[in-house]
Amino acid sequence: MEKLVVIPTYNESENIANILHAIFNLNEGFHVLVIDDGSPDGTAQIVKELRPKFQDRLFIEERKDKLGLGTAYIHGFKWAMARDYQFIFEMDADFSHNPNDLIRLYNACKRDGADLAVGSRYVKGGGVVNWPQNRIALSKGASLYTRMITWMPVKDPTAGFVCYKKDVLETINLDEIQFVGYAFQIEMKFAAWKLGFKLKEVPIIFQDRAYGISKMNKGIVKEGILGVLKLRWHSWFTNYRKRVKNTEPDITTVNAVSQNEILAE
Ligand SMILES: Nc1nc2c(ncn2[C@@H]2O[C@H](COP(=O)(O)OP(=O)(O)OP(=O)(O)O)[C@@H](O)[C@H]2O)c(=O)[nH]1
Ligand SMILES: [Mg+2]
Repeated sequence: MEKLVVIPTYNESENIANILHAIFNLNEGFHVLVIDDGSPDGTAQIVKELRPKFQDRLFIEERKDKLGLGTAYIHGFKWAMARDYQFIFEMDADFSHNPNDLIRLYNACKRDGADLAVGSRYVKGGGVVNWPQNRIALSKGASLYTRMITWMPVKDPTAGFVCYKKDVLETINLDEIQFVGYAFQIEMKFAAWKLGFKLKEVPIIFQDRAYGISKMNKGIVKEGILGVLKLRWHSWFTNYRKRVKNTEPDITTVNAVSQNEILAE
Protein backbone atom coordinates (compact mmCIF):
# COMPACT_ATOMS: atom_id res chain seq x y z
CA MET A 1 0.00 0.00 0.00
CA GLU A 2 1.75 3.15 -1.16
CA LYS A 3 -0.41 6.26 -1.59
CA LEU A 4 -3.76 7.16 -0.03
CA VAL A 5 -5.58 10.45 -0.59
CA VAL A 6 -8.00 11.27 2.23
CA ILE A 7 -10.84 13.55 1.15
CA PRO A 8 -13.30 14.80 3.77
CA THR A 9 -16.68 15.71 2.35
CA TYR A 10 -19.73 17.57 3.45
CA ASN A 11 -22.25 18.34 0.70
CA GLU A 12 -19.88 17.91 -2.22
CA SER A 13 -22.28 16.14 -4.60
CA GLU A 14 -21.40 18.57 -7.39
CA ASN A 15 -17.67 17.90 -7.08
CA ILE A 16 -17.06 14.41 -5.77
CA ALA A 17 -17.43 12.32 -8.94
CA ASN A 18 -15.27 14.72 -10.95
CA ILE A 19 -12.50 14.91 -8.38
CA LEU A 20 -12.39 11.12 -8.03
CA HIS A 21 -12.16 10.68 -11.80
CA ALA A 22 -9.44 13.33 -11.98
CA ILE A 23 -7.35 11.50 -9.36
CA PHE A 24 -7.80 8.04 -10.84
CA ASN A 25 -7.15 9.36 -14.37
CA LEU A 26 -3.65 10.35 -13.24
CA ASN A 27 -2.88 6.62 -13.34
CA GLU A 28 -0.29 7.06 -10.63
CA GLY A 29 -1.57 4.40 -8.28
CA PHE A 30 -3.36 6.70 -5.85
CA HIS A 31 -6.02 5.17 -3.66
CA VAL A 32 -8.75 7.43 -2.23
CA LEU A 33 -10.61 7.35 1.06
CA VAL A 34 -13.64 9.65 1.33
CA ILE A 35 -14.77 10.56 4.84
CA ASP A 36 -18.34 11.74 4.53
CA ASP A 37 -20.20 13.24 7.46
CA GLY A 38 -23.74 12.28 6.52
CA SER A 39 -24.01 14.87 3.74
CA PRO A 40 -27.71 15.51 3.17
CA ASP A 41 -27.06 16.05 -0.56
CA GLY A 42 -26.17 12.37 -1.14
CA THR A 43 -22.38 12.74 -1.60
CA ALA A 44 -21.80 9.32 0.01
CA GLN A 45 -24.28 7.65 -2.33
CA ILE A 46 -22.38 8.94 -5.36
CA VAL A 47 -19.14 7.52 -3.98
CA LYS A 48 -20.76 4.17 -3.27
CA GLU A 49 -22.10 3.98 -6.81
CA LEU A 50 -18.57 4.56 -8.15
CA ARG A 51 -16.96 1.89 -5.99
CA PRO A 52 -17.40 -1.04 -8.43
CA LYS A 53 -15.73 1.04 -11.14
CA PHE A 54 -12.72 1.74 -8.92
CA GLN A 55 -12.59 -1.47 -6.95
CA ASP A 56 -9.74 -1.76 -4.44
CA ARG A 57 -8.85 1.89 -5.04
CA LEU A 58 -11.87 3.78 -3.72
CA PHE A 59 -13.08 3.56 -0.14
CA ILE A 60 -15.56 5.41 1.98
CA GLU A 61 -16.10 5.88 5.67
CA GLU A 62 -19.42 7.38 6.68
CA ARG A 63 -20.01 9.22 9.91
CA LYS A 64 -23.50 10.16 10.99
CA ASP A 65 -22.97 13.80 11.88
CA LYS A 66 -20.92 16.75 10.72
CA LEU A 67 -18.04 16.35 13.17
CA GLY A 68 -15.54 18.71 11.54
CA LEU A 69 -12.65 18.52 9.15
CA GLY A 70 -10.00 17.74 11.77
CA THR A 71 -11.72 14.70 13.25
CA ALA A 72 -12.50 13.46 9.73
CA TYR A 73 -8.81 13.55 8.85
CA ILE A 74 -7.81 11.84 12.09
CA HIS A 75 -10.30 9.09 11.36
CA GLY A 76 -8.77 8.77 7.87
CA PHE A 77 -5.19 8.77 9.18
CA LYS A 78 -5.95 5.92 11.57
CA TRP A 79 -7.65 4.01 8.77
CA ALA A 80 -4.58 4.53 6.57
CA MET A 81 -2.10 3.43 9.24
CA ALA A 82 -4.11 0.30 10.00
CA ARG A 83 -3.66 -0.62 6.33
CA ASP A 84 0.00 0.32 6.21
CA TYR A 85 -0.16 3.09 3.59
CA GLN A 86 3.26 4.74 3.25
CA PHE A 87 2.22 8.19 2.01
CA ILE A 88 -1.01 9.79 3.18
CA PHE A 89 -2.43 12.91 1.53
CA GLU A 90 -4.93 15.55 2.64
CA MET A 91 -6.99 17.11 -0.13
CA ASP A 92 -10.26 19.05 -0.49
CA ALA A 93 -13.07 17.80 -2.71
CA ASP A 94 -13.82 21.18 -4.27
CA PHE A 95 -11.03 21.44 -6.90
CA SER A 96 -9.25 24.16 -4.95
CA HIS A 97 -6.39 21.69 -5.01
CA ASN A 98 -5.25 20.57 -8.45
CA PRO A 99 -5.04 16.75 -8.55
CA ASN A 100 -1.90 16.97 -10.75
CA ASP A 101 -0.07 18.49 -7.78
CA LEU A 102 -0.49 15.23 -5.84
CA ILE A 103 2.46 13.92 -7.83
CA ARG A 104 4.63 16.91 -6.91
CA LEU A 105 3.80 16.50 -3.22
CA TYR A 106 4.59 12.80 -3.46
CA ASN A 107 7.94 13.47 -5.15
CA ALA A 108 8.88 15.97 -2.45
CA CYS A 109 8.54 13.20 0.15
CA LYS A 110 9.57 10.12 -1.82
CA ARG A 111 12.44 11.60 -3.81
CA ASP A 112 13.50 14.86 -2.18
CA GLY A 113 13.65 13.76 1.43
CA ALA A 114 10.76 15.67 3.01
CA ASP A 115 8.76 14.03 5.79
CA LEU A 116 5.86 16.37 5.22
CA ALA A 117 5.18 18.20 1.94
CA VAL A 118 2.83 21.19 2.04
CA GLY A 119 1.10 22.53 -1.07
CA SER A 120 1.85 26.19 -0.48
CA ARG A 121 0.18 29.28 -1.88
CA TYR A 122 2.65 31.68 -0.36
CA VAL A 123 6.05 30.54 -1.60
CA LYS A 124 7.61 31.61 -4.89
CA GLY A 125 5.64 30.10 -7.76
CA GLY A 126 2.52 29.58 -5.66
CA GLY A 127 -0.65 31.65 -5.73
CA VAL A 128 -4.41 32.00 -5.43
CA VAL A 129 -6.89 32.33 -8.29
CA ASN A 130 -10.47 33.63 -8.11
CA TRP A 131 -10.63 34.01 -4.36
CA PRO A 132 -12.48 37.11 -3.12
CA GLN A 133 -10.21 39.78 -1.62
CA ASN A 134 -11.57 39.21 1.88
CA ARG A 135 -10.72 35.49 1.77
CA ILE A 136 -7.20 36.21 0.55
CA ALA A 137 -6.76 38.79 3.32
CA LEU A 138 -8.03 36.32 5.93
CA SER A 139 -5.76 33.56 4.70
CA LYS A 140 -2.65 35.72 4.44
CA GLY A 141 -3.43 37.35 7.78
CA ALA A 142 -3.75 33.90 9.38
CA SER A 143 -0.39 32.86 7.93
CA LEU A 144 1.38 35.97 9.16
CA TYR A 145 -0.24 35.76 12.58
CA THR A 146 0.69 32.08 12.93
CA ARG A 147 4.29 32.68 11.96
CA MET A 148 4.65 35.65 14.28
CA ILE A 149 3.32 33.76 17.26
CA THR A 150 4.76 30.28 16.70
CA TRP A 151 7.92 31.07 14.69
CA MET A 152 7.14 27.99 12.66
CA PRO A 153 9.07 28.26 9.38
CA VAL A 154 6.09 27.56 7.12
CA LYS A 155 4.74 30.26 4.80
CA ASP A 156 1.30 28.65 4.37
CA PRO A 157 0.48 27.12 7.76
CA THR A 158 -3.27 26.81 7.10
CA ALA A 159 -2.73 24.86 3.86
CA GLY A 160 -4.92 21.79 3.53
CA PHE A 161 -3.10 20.07 0.66
CA VAL A 162 -0.46 17.92 2.30
CA CYS A 163 1.52 14.69 1.93
CA TYR A 164 2.66 12.94 5.12
CA LYS A 165 5.12 10.11 5.34
CA LYS A 166 3.56 7.39 7.46
CA ASP A 167 6.24 7.85 10.10
CA VAL A 168 4.99 11.39 10.81
CA LEU A 169 1.44 10.25 11.51
CA GLU A 170 2.68 7.32 13.59
CA THR A 171 4.87 9.54 15.71
CA ILE A 172 2.18 12.12 16.45
CA ASN A 173 -0.31 11.11 19.11
CA LEU A 174 -3.39 11.90 17.03
CA ASP A 175 -5.63 11.73 20.08
CA GLU A 176 -3.84 14.82 21.40
CA ILE A 177 -4.60 16.96 18.35
CA GLN A 178 -7.07 19.50 19.65
CA PHE A 179 -8.48 21.48 16.76
CA VAL A 180 -10.91 20.88 13.91
CA GLY A 181 -10.83 23.78 11.42
CA TYR A 182 -7.95 25.93 10.13
CA ALA A 183 -6.31 25.39 13.48
CA PHE A 184 -6.18 21.66 12.80
CA GLN A 185 -4.02 22.31 9.75
CA ILE A 186 -1.77 24.58 11.76
CA GLU A 187 -1.49 22.13 14.65
CA MET A 188 -0.52 19.15 12.47
CA LYS A 189 2.33 21.13 10.95
CA PHE A 190 3.32 22.52 14.33
CA ALA A 191 3.40 19.04 15.89
CA ALA A 192 5.46 17.62 13.01
CA TRP A 193 7.89 20.53 13.23
CA LYS A 194 8.23 20.25 17.01
CA LEU A 195 8.90 16.54 16.67
CA GLY A 196 11.79 17.29 14.34
CA PHE A 197 10.33 16.24 11.01
CA LYS A 198 11.45 17.90 7.81
CA LEU A 199 8.80 20.09 6.20
CA LYS A 200 8.97 21.22 2.59
CA GLU A 201 6.68 23.70 0.86
CA VAL A 202 5.80 22.92 -2.75
CA PRO A 203 4.30 25.87 -4.67
CA ILE A 204 0.71 25.35 -5.80
CA ILE A 205 -1.94 27.49 -7.47
CA PHE A 206 -5.08 27.36 -5.34
CA GLN A 207 -8.43 27.98 -7.05
CA ASP A 208 -11.68 29.05 -5.44
CA ARG A 209 -14.37 26.40 -5.60
CA ALA A 210 -16.60 26.64 -8.69
CA TYR A 211 -19.38 24.42 -7.31
CA GLY A 212 -20.86 23.79 -3.89
CA ILE A 213 -20.86 25.89 -0.77
CA SER A 214 -18.01 26.84 1.53
CA LYS A 215 -18.09 25.43 5.06
CA MET A 216 -15.95 28.23 6.40
CA ASN A 217 -17.51 30.04 9.38
CA LYS A 218 -16.72 32.40 12.22
CA GLY A 219 -16.16 29.55 14.66
CA ILE A 220 -13.36 28.21 12.49
CA VAL A 221 -11.65 31.61 12.45
CA LYS A 222 -12.04 32.02 16.20
CA GLU A 223 -10.62 28.56 16.82
CA GLY A 224 -7.65 29.52 14.66
CA ILE A 225 -6.92 32.76 16.52
CA LEU A 226 -7.16 31.21 19.99
CA GLY A 227 -5.68 27.90 18.87
CA VAL A 228 -2.40 29.42 17.75
CA LEU A 229 -2.02 31.18 21.09
CA LYS A 230 -2.74 27.91 22.89
CA LEU A 231 -0.12 26.05 20.86
CA ARG A 232 2.48 28.67 21.70
CA TRP A 233 1.53 28.62 25.36
CA HIS A 234 1.68 24.83 25.60
CA SER A 235 5.00 24.61 23.80
CA TRP A 236 6.51 27.15 26.20
CA PHE A 237 5.06 25.98 29.48
CA THR A 238 3.56 22.49 29.31
CA ASN A 239 5.98 20.46 27.19
CA TYR A 240 3.84 20.24 24.06
CA ARG A 241 6.39 18.00 22.35
CA LYS A 242 6.17 15.32 25.00
CA ARG A 243 2.38 15.40 25.03
CA VAL A 244 1.96 15.14 21.29
CA LYS A 245 4.52 12.37 20.81
CA ASN A 246 3.19 8.87 20.53
CA THR A 247 4.80 6.53 23.00
CA GLU A 248 3.35 3.32 21.63
CA PRO A 249 0.94 2.45 18.82
CA ASP A 250 -2.69 2.66 19.86
CA ILE A 251 -3.62 -0.98 19.25
CA THR A 252 -7.22 -0.56 20.40
CA THR A 253 -7.90 2.18 17.91
CA VAL A 254 -6.21 0.34 15.09
CA ASN A 255 -8.30 -2.75 15.78
CA ALA A 256 -11.44 -0.69 16.06
CA VAL A 257 -10.72 0.88 12.70
CA SER A 258 -9.97 -2.50 11.11
CA GLN A 259 -13.26 -3.91 12.31
CA ASN A 260 -15.12 -0.95 10.97
CA GLU A 261 -14.56 -2.24 7.44
CA ILE A 262 -15.75 -0.53 4.33
CA LEU A 263 -19.39 0.36 4.63
CA ALA A 264 -20.23 0.59 0.98
CA GLU A 265 -20.78 -2.53 -1.03
N1 LIG B 1 -16.23 15.08 6.60
C1 LIG B 1 -16.25 16.42 6.70
N2 LIG B 1 -15.78 17.18 5.68
C2 LIG B 1 -15.81 18.53 5.81
C3 LIG B 1 -16.32 19.18 6.96
N3 LIG B 1 -16.21 20.53 6.79
C4 LIG B 1 -15.65 20.71 5.56
N4 LIG B 1 -15.42 19.51 4.96
C5 LIG B 1 -14.77 19.24 3.68
O1 LIG B 1 -13.45 19.73 3.79
C6 LIG B 1 -13.00 20.29 2.56
C7 LIG B 1 -12.64 21.78 2.79
O2 LIG B 1 -13.82 22.51 3.13
P1 LIG B 1 -14.23 23.89 2.40
O3 LIG B 1 -15.63 24.23 2.67
O4 LIG B 1 -13.83 23.81 0.97
O5 LIG B 1 -13.36 24.86 3.23
P2 LIG B 1 -12.27 25.83 2.74
O6 LIG B 1 -11.56 25.23 1.56
O7 LIG B 1 -11.47 26.20 3.92
O8 LIG B 1 -13.14 27.06 2.33
P3 LIG B 1 -13.61 27.59 0.89
O9 LIG B 1 -12.47 28.30 0.33
O10 LIG B 1 -14.70 28.50 1.21
O11 LIG B 1 -13.99 26.43 0.03
C8 LIG B 1 -14.13 20.07 1.57
O12 LIG B 1 -13.91 18.89 0.86
C9 LIG B 1 -15.36 19.95 2.48
O13 LIG B 1 -16.41 19.21 1.90
C10 LIG B 1 -16.82 18.34 8.03
O14 LIG B 1 -17.30 18.80 9.06
N5 LIG B 1 -16.76 17.00 7.85
MG1 LIG C 1 -12.52 24.85 -0.22
